[in-house]
Amino acid sequence: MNFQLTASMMCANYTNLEKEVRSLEEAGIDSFHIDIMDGRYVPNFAMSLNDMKCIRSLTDKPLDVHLMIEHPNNSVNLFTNHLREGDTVYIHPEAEYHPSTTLQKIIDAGMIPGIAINPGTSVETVHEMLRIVKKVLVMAVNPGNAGQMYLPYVGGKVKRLVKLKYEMGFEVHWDGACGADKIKEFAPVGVDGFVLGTTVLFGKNRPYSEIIKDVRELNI
Ligand code: S6P
Ligand code: MG
Repeated sequence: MNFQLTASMMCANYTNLEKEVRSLEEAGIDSFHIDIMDGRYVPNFAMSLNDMKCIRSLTDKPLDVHLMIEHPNNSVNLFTNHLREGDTVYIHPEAEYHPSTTLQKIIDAGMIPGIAINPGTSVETVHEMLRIVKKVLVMAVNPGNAGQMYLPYVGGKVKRLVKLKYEMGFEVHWDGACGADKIKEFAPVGVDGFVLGTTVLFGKNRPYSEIIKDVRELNI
């Protein structure tokens, strides 16, 4: 079964970020997920522009930059200026008055435009934007922290989005509390990718290579 695996780098061991990136690459991760938080749109500060630049310099794999910031239109270019073609930038549409303007900036800069949908945001609210984005990141937890509990009402929305993706041409990705059970249930349904954090990948006493092999084989 074909699905992408992305490492949530806010969960990585920052005492040796280079070693983390190398180990994850060797383990066969597809891309690196970069959680940028401003302490206003979400009640936390996570990674920074400098962390993103550091990881960008360490790998040729794609980066998925998840902007959890107010008014991303004001600062999105700070991020796109240091990214490459093939990298993705997700914004939260609620965080901007005219999110389609910001999405156009991402497209003009040569990156893949995405939106992140909070647990309480309906498909109907973002329906028109689905025509211009290439990726939809479905939040299975409220944004702001790793290690939270899965919010089960999100599952039905994921299935509705997967039906629309074939008609409207976007990918569906899962972010938050992603464990073995979620991958087993939602990869066959058509979810294109999963962000792996503390639930399945980080802080375990097992090499990343073993975990990722088991996840790919759904042997988890
Ligand atoms: C949450 C953030 C996520 C987390 C990820 C961590 O605001 O957007 O990307 O880093 O959910 O995974 P886990 O398995 O600890 O929930
Ligand atoms: Mg995220």
